[in-house]
Amino acid sequence: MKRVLSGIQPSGNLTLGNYIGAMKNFVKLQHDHECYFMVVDLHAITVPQEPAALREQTEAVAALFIAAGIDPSKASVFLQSHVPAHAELGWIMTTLVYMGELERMTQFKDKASGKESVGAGLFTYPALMAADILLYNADLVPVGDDQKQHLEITRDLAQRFNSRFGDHFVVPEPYIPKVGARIMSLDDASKKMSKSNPNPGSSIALLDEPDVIRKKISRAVTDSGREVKYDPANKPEVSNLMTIYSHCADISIADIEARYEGQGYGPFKKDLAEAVVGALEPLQQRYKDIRASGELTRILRQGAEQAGEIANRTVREAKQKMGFVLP
Ligand code: AQP
Repeated sequence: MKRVLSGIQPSGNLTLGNYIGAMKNFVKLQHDHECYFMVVDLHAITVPQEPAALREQTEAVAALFIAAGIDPSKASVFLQSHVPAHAELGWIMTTLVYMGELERMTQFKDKASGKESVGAGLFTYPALMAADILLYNADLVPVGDDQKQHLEITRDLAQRFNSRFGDHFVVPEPYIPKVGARIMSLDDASKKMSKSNPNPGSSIALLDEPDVIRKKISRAVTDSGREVKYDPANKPEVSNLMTIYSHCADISIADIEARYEGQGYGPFKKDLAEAVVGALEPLQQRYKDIRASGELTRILRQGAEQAGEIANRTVREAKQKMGFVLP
């Protein structure tokens, strides 16, 4: 069975982008792959986090994994910081990656732009991400296409380590869904929908109340036309809303175009809001049940044990190959 690894940062309230671009695929993959899904709390602190918020968001992301349909008896769900091998191999990867490679990362440029002081961890983030993946010798890494560049560095680092110290790491393949790989902001279709965007109107949070969702969609930016047509180059806002509709209502883009032909944006947006509310309702109910059940601690402990077994072995063997004296 092929092994799959992916993670989400507890750096804000998860959005529809995280759900469509990442979690929906996690749920599909768990049936015929050996899956490891983690809350990457060590990554979240590459930008400042308020301790109480970090704690709450970490538990919320873990609970949302389960609420979205990840079954802890099929997939290991855990917190990155519960498996210290991540930090250890992360350091090793930091020593292997080149400054020039890190300087080319668009995510770093985006997140650092306009900030007066930026932590070094934000810059070396791809080294830790490479460690996350390589620790499990993952074959497939399901991510949104915004993470493609980081995946390429991971592949380069695996090859670099293997050629310097002998074959050890599997070179992973990205797994990027074709439609909905990138959901864009509701207020600016040139930016991806992001959980750390300070404007709440830019995204739909998975835990938003129905009326909040309706309001956000009614205010979502469109163009001055009235044609519901999928044309990302010329109608990026409407095309983004159609992608969201297609995922939430499980209908094709062609069917959406046919359904709203000649009707303008009003009825389309109204139905889109109901499709999103309907898609999120069962997830929100399950989320409440999981948080109330107190089950999360046990699930995360079990996940960390399963993950730690593989991760500890991988880092030990890597250190041995590099010439570390093992205890
Ligand atoms: N807008 C998006 N469309 C599709 N997929 C997306 N992902 C994130 N945003 C979109 C996917 O969600 C997973 C989790 O990513 P992450 O938490 O590690 O960080 P990120 O990619 O930087 O996501 P955010 O929401 O934008 O977080 P912040 O604001 O904290 O940086 C990844 O698989 C990602 O591709």
